[in-house]
Amino acid sequence: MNIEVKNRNIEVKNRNIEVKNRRTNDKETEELIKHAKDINIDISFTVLEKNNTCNNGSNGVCCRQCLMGPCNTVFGKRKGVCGADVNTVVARNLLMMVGRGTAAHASHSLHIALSLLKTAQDHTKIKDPEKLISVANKIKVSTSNGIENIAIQVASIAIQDILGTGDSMTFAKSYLPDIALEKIPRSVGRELLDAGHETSMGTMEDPKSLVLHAERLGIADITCLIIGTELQDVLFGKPRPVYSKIGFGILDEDKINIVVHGHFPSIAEKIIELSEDIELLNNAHSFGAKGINIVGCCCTGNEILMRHGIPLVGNSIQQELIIATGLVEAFVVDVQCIFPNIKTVANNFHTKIITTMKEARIANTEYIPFEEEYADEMARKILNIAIENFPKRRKGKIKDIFFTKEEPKDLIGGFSTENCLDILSVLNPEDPLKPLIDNIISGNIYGVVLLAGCLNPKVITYESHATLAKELMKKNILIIATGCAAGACARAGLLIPEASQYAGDKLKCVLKILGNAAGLEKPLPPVLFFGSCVDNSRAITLITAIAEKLNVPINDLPIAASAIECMAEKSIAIGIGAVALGITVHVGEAPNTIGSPLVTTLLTQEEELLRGKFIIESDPIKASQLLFEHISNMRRRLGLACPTNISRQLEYIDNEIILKTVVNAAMPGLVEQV
Ligand code: BF8
Repeated sequence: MNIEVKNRNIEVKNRNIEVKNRRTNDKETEELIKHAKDINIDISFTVLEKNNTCNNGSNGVCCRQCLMGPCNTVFGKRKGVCGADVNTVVARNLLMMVGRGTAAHASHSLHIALSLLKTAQDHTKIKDPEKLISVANKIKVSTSNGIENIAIQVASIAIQDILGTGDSMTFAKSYLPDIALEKIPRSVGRELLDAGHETSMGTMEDPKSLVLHAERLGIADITCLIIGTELQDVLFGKPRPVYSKIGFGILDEDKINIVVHGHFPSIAEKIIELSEDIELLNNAHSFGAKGINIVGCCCTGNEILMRHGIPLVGNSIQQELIIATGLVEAFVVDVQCIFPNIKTVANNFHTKIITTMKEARIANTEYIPFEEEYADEMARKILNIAIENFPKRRKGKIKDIFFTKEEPKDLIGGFSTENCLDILSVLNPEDPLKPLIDNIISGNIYGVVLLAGCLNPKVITYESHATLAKELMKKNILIIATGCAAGACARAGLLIPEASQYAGDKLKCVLKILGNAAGLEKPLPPVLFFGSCVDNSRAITLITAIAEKLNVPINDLPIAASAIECMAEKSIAIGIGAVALGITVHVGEAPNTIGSPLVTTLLTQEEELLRGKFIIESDPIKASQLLFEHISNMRRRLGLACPTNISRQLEYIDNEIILKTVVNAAMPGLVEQV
């Protein structure tokens, strides 16, 4: 075991050296990083090089809850002034982190629920009444009173789930039937209020209770994702499989380029609608542009790609680089994952940063607040600002324009639980899930992994996701991807039918049959693009449907989730929610908890307190082996076919060793005390 620990330390060091020389496996991103350096612009990659990461922060051991501190606690050695030990401090910090992630998703879902309510009250047309009825059926709302009444009731229940005083979230009980009753959260507001209280100075000392509360908040978070996705489908329509592209090359030299970035799709939907308005197009022509080019970034980008095929210019880690091309007239942001540095980068160019939500304002930039009833005027104003800005291109402080030599990559997006079932129903109209389950049982689909989460400049960004995806598909594991992880797979060319060449032979056959059933006349891509991070809920509903069909708990299924480059609090909230549901979740970056042996043990040891567990491994190849091992264990537990020598092959990466190596890498000397 000592040899393992040493090897890992060597590996960690080597990896850091490599990061300095090469930050991504994406050629055009690397070129743009160099371009930003050449024109003296600081971006996240370069700032990270200069920053000294704080180990106390990474380990979660610093307490800033009161003014007797801050206290830097150390396991077995140093407590806070009040006597709080490292386990309490780390558990409190974890709960606060999960709370922020959950608040972000809850606020998003609340906006959407309020939009639905207003749409119905104003007698505006509901885009997808069929989806509304299916949501109403699921949460047991009567469907006999007309679409507007149904919408009002559904929206009101969602609002109650987020802000109300009820004993349990209706959407959680209805969509996640596999959770123990006592773990169903009360409203998000109530859970957040209690979390705030518990983590205040001198209140909750018990680390286990704090972790259990984080678990409940995680379930609340996933419930908010479900509310967000379901109601967005009602308001904007369900996604459908659609061809699109990703890359800097989708910025058009001759057109007005408007980037929509963030997570809340309502504003982007309006901008897209008006971008074909004749008056606005004439205005664009009068300013010398050939048209208006709307492109997406991050999860707002994913949402509009899923529903309209609008291409993605990049993901979170590229937001500053997109502006550094000098080709963007307006960079319109809503909420979440918006780096404050975009303002500094934009100051060098003509690019206008436009903020649209009161929760995410950026000082000294244009603020055009989103209000449902004035959405048209607001979008028109944004488009006109961008149009009038077009002649100022190349007239900022920096005149250089960056044109990539790379062609944008093709991709297929727009998959969902509903349209996967549609495809499967071609094979078995009476029982669409059966072909999927039969193939899982036979091992043609060895397991299913959800690749989710962010991009993190601390690793060789993109490469981790792409390598992991390729390793998994080689092992006949089907991949569902969301958020920035999906963008990474798309840039690696894994979201197209031709990528099925990387899949194992058995999975290749399945993809071919499914592709034909989908009418593609080509295989389905081995990575199915399920949308934004909020759309992780689509994967959860699919997993829940499979578990119900097999009549087994979720934690017995040969499935897992992975967020190898996770960075945002939201991804930790989703992760802990998924673990609470019984899904094993792999993360590449350890959450800020490894200073506490107790909290780390609770999170990484299976079924001790939580139903699933976290696996922590930054190396994508080793991570693929761990995920394969986990899936094999689940298959064995269900009595399904799997190779017999797996546990021997993978003996060296058993869970105890992972825990000890991770802790040791962060806090040398602590291992023996664990
Ligand atoms: O919600 S994957 S960096 S953009 S948090 Fe953010 Fe992470 Fe990207 Fe979408 Ni999700």
